[in-house]
Amino acid sequence: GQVLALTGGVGGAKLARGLAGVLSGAQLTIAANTADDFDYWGLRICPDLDSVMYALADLNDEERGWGLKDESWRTRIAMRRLGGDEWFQIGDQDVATHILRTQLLAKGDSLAAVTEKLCCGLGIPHTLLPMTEGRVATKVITDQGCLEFQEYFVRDKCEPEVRGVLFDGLESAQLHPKLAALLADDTLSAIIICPSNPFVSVDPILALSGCRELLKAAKAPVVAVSPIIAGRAVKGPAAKMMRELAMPATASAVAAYYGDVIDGYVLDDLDASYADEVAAMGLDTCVSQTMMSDVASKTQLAETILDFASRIT
Ligand code: GDP
Ligand code: FO1
Ligand code: CA
Repeated sequence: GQVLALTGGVGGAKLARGLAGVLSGAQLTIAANTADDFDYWGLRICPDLDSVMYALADLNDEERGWGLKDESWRTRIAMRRLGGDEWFQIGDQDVATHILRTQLLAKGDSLAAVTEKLCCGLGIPHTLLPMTEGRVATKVITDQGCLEFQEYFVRDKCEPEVRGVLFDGLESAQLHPKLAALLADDTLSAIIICPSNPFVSVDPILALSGCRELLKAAKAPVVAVSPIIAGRAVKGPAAKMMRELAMPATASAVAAYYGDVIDGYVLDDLDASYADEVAAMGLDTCVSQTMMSDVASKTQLAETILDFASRIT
């Protein structure tokens, strides 16, 4: 059966690329968080969809984790000269994605249809879905007040201390119908929660009405991969957020946080000592190398996860 991956941007995109290396277009659907989406320069920006899309097309910048490789920044420099905003870096090639998306949305296309068109243009055979067609916006409650997600993440460099996170617009948003249908599909062989930020990438998806219930009821095993390796996030504020939210910054704390939504958990080799603690939560556990630095490590992890999932009953 098909495999469904739930993902954020940078970390999730790496595993999505690995899965795409071992599964055909018909076998893999990736549903991405859209609560980071916002408008900038009058354009609709969907960072997590774009990070996944660029990674699947092998066009992503590996070092930054977002945006396109071999990017140039002349538009941004011209914007600076005009006195426009430049705290969010939009590259000269990347801007085409946002212009086309904004244009198609304005003429009434759905975000899923727009994403399909962009993926098609980049030659991606796999299905990439937004978690919802609704507008959900992450707000980060910090010691410096309530911030829009990109203000917290990019403008303020994740420096404010996080007290909580909320998702504006949840009440009127629904799981994307194709995502809801897949979650309810008895022939699905695995549901994978990518090593994405639990609070700002995975939680918005789980928070959509019905999502947790569908995951719990799913016949297919739900397997999460730890975004924390040896007490640290590979990138971004996940570990810092855990400490600020009074959780230990450990791989096992992430497993506990997902709780009864997951059936299996993949921990890094460096966190092998937490395997018993995770198993005691009633979860199947798998210890593996989870650091994805090149295509080989991405596909290797993807194969390990699929094999692990196939052994969970
Ligand atoms: P964002 O939406 O751009 O913030 O990206 P995600 O939420 O999808 O991913 C961020 C998370 O990915 C961070 O918590 C990182 O620790 C994790 N991450 C990034 N690269 C790797 C990796 O190679 N292996 C593992 N296990 N986690 C990773
Ligand atoms: N992340 C940054 O840290 N700084 C940026 O200037 C930035 C620009 C950017 C442009 C397009 C895009 O698709 C993503 C971009 N990101 C940038 C990444 C991104 O906004 C964050 O990684 C995510 O939203 C966090 O999930
Ligand atoms: Ca994100």
